[in-house]
Amino acid sequence: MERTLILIKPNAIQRGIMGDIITRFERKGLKFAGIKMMFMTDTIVNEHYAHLKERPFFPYLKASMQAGPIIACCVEGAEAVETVRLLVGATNSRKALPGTIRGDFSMSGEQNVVHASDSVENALIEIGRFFAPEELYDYESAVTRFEYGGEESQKFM
Ligand code: IDP
Ligand code: MG
Repeated sequence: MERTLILIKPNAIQRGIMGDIITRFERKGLKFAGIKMMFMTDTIVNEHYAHLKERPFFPYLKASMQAGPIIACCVEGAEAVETVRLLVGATNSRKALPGTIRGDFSMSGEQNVVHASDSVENALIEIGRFFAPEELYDYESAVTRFEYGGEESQKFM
């Protein structure tokens, strides 16, 4: 099964919507392999957003990610990386479609409530950035056979 990283950003925790966000992923049928609250250090923010460090908004982004703790989640499912990006919606929440998490919970391009890995390759790197191997759990899900068809189980599990 494919795994991806989700961060519930400090703005979502402050606004009291972390439960709503976690529920979106649970209801979809993504399985939580790991979840924890933590503070993003300078090193972690700089590494995580290295692709944006030359952008004028980087200092604001960095401050917003350190305004309070975040909740890191590692979820798994068939094609989890792409599926989670679709659930999250476009970066600028004002352009994100209604029904997506950003489309439903945010008005901002910066304070856009969640991060999600954008490729399978980056998901592996990002999961390793936020979780030690022993913080991720392999466990039996009682409902997998009701969530996926037989052919999907062959292909993705
Ligand atoms: P993503 O979160 O949808 O993958 P990225 O381009 O990787 O988008 O940007 C990372 C984060 O940087 C965004 O989630 C958002 O918080 C912030 N960001 C991206 N573009 C802008 C911008 O134009 N203005 C302000 N903040 C931005
Ligand atoms: Mg990104």
